[in-house]
Amino acid sequence: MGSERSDATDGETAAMALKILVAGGFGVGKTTLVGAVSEIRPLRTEELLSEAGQSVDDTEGIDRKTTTTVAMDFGRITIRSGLSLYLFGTPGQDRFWFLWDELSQGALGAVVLADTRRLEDCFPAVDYFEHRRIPFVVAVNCFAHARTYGAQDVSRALDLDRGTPVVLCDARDRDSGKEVLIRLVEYAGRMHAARLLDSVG
Ligand SMILES: Nc1nc2c(ncn2[C@@H]2O[C@H](COP(=O)(O)OP(=O)(O)O)[C@@H](O)[C@H]2O)c(=O)[nH]1
Ligand SMILES: [Mg+2]
Repeated sequence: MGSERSDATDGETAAMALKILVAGGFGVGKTTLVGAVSEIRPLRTEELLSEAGQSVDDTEGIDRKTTTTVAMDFGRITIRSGLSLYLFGTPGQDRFWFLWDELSQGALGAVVLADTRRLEDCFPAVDYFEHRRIPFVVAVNCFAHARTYGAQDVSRALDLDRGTPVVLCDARDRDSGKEVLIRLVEYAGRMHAARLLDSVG
């Protein structure tokens, strides 16, 4: 499990930092989510869509999007005293997949953001985490004009394993984003614990 511990000093609870990936298709709200929940000014590596990028990146159905993340978003949130999460927003475009293997080392789990207008955009992320047995939750970013699906419809459409949580969220809202992260931490905690028990027989 991806964790970093520092020994408790003067009776305080030991601090633990967990690494979380935020994935999903282009324009689904990854940068927005990391920015909304982060306590530190989120680091972004964004570049104006270049002429070349415009022909590659399909911006249909994406609201007012003029920048694209070329490397990653980074943020931090304290879930409760002694537990913080480091968030890594990973680029959704296929040409950046090579970054993921590095990034997913030691990660507790992932959030796969989904837009119901372009649900298929998160297939690659879902496949990626399923194959590597990295626990993930699917967070449906509820854009105003998106067709509204229920969590069960999304789960069926993505053919998720039973038990993979699907949560509805607003990526712009801090509490909503925090809720998603708490669900992930709880779910991933259970998954890792179950595997640990399995491995000791
Ligand atoms: N209406 C609405 N717009 C959103 C929401 N989340 C993100 N956006 C907008 O959608 C665009 C793409 O979001 P962004 O976070 O850059 O997507 P990324 O490519 O996944 O990092 C931005 O212009 C956001 O302001 C949302 O929940 N509702
Ligand atoms: Mg982005």
